Amino acid sequence: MAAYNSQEINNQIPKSETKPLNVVYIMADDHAYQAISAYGSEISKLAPTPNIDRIAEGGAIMNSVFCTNSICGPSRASILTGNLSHVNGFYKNVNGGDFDGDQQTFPKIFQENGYQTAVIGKWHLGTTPTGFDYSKVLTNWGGQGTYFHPQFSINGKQTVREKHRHSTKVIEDDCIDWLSNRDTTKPFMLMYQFKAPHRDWRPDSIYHDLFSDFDFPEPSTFNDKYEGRIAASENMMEIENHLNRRDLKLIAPSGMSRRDSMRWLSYGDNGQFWTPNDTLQGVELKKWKYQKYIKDYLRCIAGVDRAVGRLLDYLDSNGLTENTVVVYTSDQGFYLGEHGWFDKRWMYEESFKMPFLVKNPRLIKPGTKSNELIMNIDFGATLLDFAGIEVPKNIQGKSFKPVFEDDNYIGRDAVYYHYYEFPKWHKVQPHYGVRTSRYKLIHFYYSMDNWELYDLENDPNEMNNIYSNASKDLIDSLKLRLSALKKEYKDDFSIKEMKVMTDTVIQRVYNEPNKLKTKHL
Ligand code: SGN
Ligand code: CA
Repeated sequence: MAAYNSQEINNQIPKSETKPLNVVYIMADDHAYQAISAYGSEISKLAPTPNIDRIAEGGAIMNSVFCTNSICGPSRASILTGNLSHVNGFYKNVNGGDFDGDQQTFPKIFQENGYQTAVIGKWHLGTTPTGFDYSKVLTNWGGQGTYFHPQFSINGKQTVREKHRHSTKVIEDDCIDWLSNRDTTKPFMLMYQFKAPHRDWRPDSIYHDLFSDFDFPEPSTFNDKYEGRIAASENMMEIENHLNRRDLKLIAPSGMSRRDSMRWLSYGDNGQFWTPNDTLQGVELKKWKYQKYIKDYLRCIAGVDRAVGRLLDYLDSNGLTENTVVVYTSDQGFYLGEHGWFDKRWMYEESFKMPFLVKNPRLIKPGTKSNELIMNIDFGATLLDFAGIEVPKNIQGKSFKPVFEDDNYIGRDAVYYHYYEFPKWHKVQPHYGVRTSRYKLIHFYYSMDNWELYDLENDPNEMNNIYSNASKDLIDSLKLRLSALKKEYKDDFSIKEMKVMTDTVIQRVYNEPNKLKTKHL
């Protein structure tokens, strides 16, 4: 990549160059790269994200950024600490306990270096955020928060419940308010984290009619039968079989107790058959579910895109654009019907890959595109490095700032992955693996001992597991690389020890005030 002539930029913006760099780290929940138009997918052409795309236009779009454990809390914990799940201790959402906030995190380092820090929106790590001068995070629905009537904890002290605005709007307004009222004598680092577009995909009413005059095309792998992929064939995240009535916005019959209506709405989670009316069955029912799902999902994103636009406009009109780094990412990827799925967790591309757009006007040339292999443990190190703050040596992540300044930079040759949570939710076998720019080797080890190998160049959709017919040399070299990574990351436990990690139940102590009084619908 051509090195950017920062001197040229300095001449254009001499005043801002002397100011310290601010950071706005925006993270949505479950936002697939396929649903960001800058990435160019067919679906995103029909549901563009012009404001999120502004970040790529003014900076870089990263095509090979990967999650190390594709699920909410674990991804967030890895981003904060720069360490893999087994090192930071938060490796499962379900029965995985709470995040140990006493650890070193990148926001703490910003704070120690004179930054004002804040986190607003989804947190989902149980314990009260540490390292922030201000925190306002979602607490209801087990820390997921709800789209309507979301409940927040402010600085771990005060609980407030929103009565009117959609969760995206509340978080948007709060971030603008925090920026407007900040101490302007200090630089800032804001983590701006949406609940949207997480399940159960409830958009703001202003978007209800969006996409109502056309249908979205189904992805080419929509009717995948999982041949040669045993773990995948046992999944419970199929659009056809595992979306429940709540997901598809059915209304429970009146007169039911709260408990019964909850049960009625969750019907479908375990593969129970239901149809909204007697005539809709088979292929037509699957198609109907997909349209309902994808439209609500993309409507939630329309709200996020609006909020991102408002933030960028705020930075513009307050003279902050030239000295503020803006990142847009998601806690992991997501399936938009690929392989017939919703949800995430797999090391397959759609859930493994995170969208990552970054603007740093002092360093990154507008319109930059990068295929550099990056892991989520690298984010904090990179942001610190951008700001000229020393990156701690005791973390597993490393800064990818050199990607933007050094044509000869040699980064990672491979990325590592490890997922533990089983069977709830969605019955995805625990697995670990390695991905290079061309190949991906995965080992599913929990209640099976199955290897999968994909040639991403010839089979980008990962439909063809070539493990049993690939050359011995290829398999040996990938296994060698995998075990070296396991050693390097100190994740070289025995299969037995890894199974114990999956089976261990660590109770959450998450304080979820007024849970029973919260209306979710
Ligand atoms: C909820 C969802 C699951 C989802 C997990 C994890 N079910 O439990 O479908 O996989 O969150 O999501 S729901 O019916 O409660 O919506 S994560 O983003 O927090 O990892
Ligand atoms: Ca998530």
